[in-house]
Amino acid sequence: MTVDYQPMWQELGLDLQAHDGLLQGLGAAYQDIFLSRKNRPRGMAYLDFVMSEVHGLRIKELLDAKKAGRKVIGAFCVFVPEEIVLAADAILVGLCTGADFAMEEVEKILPRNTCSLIKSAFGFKLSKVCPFLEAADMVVGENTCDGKKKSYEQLRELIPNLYVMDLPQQKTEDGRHLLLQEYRRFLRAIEKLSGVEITVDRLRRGIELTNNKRRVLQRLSRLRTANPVPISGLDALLINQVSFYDDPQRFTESINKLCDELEERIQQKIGVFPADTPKILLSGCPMAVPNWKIPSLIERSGAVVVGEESCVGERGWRNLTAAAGNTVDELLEAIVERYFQVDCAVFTPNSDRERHVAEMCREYQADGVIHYSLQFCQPYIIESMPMERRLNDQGGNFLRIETDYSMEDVGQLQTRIEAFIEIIS
Ligand code: BJ8
Repeated sequence: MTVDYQPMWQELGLDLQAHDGLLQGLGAAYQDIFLSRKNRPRGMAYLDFVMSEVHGLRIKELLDAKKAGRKVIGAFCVFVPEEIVLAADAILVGLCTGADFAMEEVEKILPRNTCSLIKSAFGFKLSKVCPFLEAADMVVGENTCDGKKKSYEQLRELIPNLYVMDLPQQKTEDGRHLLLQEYRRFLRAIEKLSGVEITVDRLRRGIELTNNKRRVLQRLSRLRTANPVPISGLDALLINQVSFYDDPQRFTESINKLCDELEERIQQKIGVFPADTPKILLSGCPMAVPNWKIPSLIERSGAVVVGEESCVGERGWRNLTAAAGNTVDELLEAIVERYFQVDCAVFTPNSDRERHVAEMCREYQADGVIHYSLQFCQPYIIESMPMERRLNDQGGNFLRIETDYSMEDVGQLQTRIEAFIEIIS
């Protein structure tokens, strides 16, 4: 039975016509990029279901939770600690930033040379097509790159419940202190919003749930080192993307089951691509739903993506939070310790990231790295240049790509990617 979600979307204040257009576009892309592929693991049916209901059942769940008194928090960055949100029995959702929408309107507010990810956040808000954004009781922005930091000044006018978190730029003792202060302030804001006092036990539970989600993503990534690879890079990216929307416990259970299936596939030597297909490590800016352009081009060109050095990927779940501590403040310090290891390019210096890319290449036995930056993203574009030099010096293969969310450069990118795959094959 098909459920009519129109009244729910109307109540949220969505522009129904524009929203229908978005869902149609998303459905067609999903059919073409995911559903038309052969030999996907059976467990991907769960992800297909989640995606088919991403603006339907999941939003209904959030609204039901709100009616029961829980709060929904929207975020744009992996620095927003889910541990604290879950400790207050609130729900954290990642906000849509993976597609162009209402660009003409957006460019009346932001300069054209702003990265697509930031413009996308504004486009979804201006055109009222994101039910997650409209359902959120608090939207958290963070002072990371200059583009985000400055654009939040404008976003505040569109989103009155925007909360901006300050983040350090350097991993010094002062930086650590700043992060601790900001996480303390965030904890108080979440307590105030939810009316829930965050106790030691609650915070431990938040840490455990978040760590379990990270552990299952770590398990998935280890399985991708097999030859033949049991799951495509596109499906693995989708799993990472869905981890930002789905209920954490349900997600963890479903992906663990999928990993059981992948283990069977490995034993039976069933791959999505033939053995010895060239392996690519993707590195760079995060890819939010429905940004599937580059992995789709890579996998259509005869290679497989085996890992993502990205916030929607290993950078987002590489580190666990130690649940060590007998007071809320001690646990907060453990949370700071964990997030302080995230090697986003907004930090200076940020040598850990280059080391991690090299390590990931070895672990996943990647034949080459494709570095993906969004146009106008200075932090990632600048980091990609010395990274390319050093990886080349070590005999590695490296391709730097700068792109946006439009499809205008697809032909040109395809040619470059195919040429690169030919070199590494
Ligand atoms: S921790 S990567 S999620 S900030 S692409 S908006 S950097 S100009 S997204 Fe990010 Fe948090 Fe860092 Fe991760 Fe700016 Fe670049 Fe745009 Fe970017």
